[in-house]
Amino acid sequence: MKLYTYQRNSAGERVRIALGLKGLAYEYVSVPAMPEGAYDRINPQGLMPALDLGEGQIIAQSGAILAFLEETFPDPPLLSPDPFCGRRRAASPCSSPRRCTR
Ligand SMILES: N[C@@H](CCC(=O)N[C@@H](CS)C(=O)NCC(=O)O)C(=O)O
Repeated sequence: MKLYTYQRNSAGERVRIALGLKGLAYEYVSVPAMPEGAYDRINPQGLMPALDLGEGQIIAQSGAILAFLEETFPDPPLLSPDPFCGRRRAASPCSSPRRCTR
């Protein structure tokens, strides 16, 4: 897998944390270091991050990437086993940490 992103990209960092938590190897590709216009062929939206699975399979949008990673590599899970806490923390990770610590 290749992760197209850049330093200080909060959405990209979210994906990097998930990849790290799941212990998945990936190649980090710094988009600013790419030739002008090259990233537009990877992700026409122009936003980062994008995850390249190979064979032309590219996923954009960090939320979609996280959902893909969770469905494809479920262990360890990104979300709490408690559906209420898991979904609420996914939607708003800084809210009510005392009530949803799992
Ligand atoms: N909803 C997108 C947001 C991605 C996004 O807005 N990325 C910004 C940086 S955080 C970006 O690539 N901006 C274009 C640029 O910096 O050239 C996601 O979660 O992946």
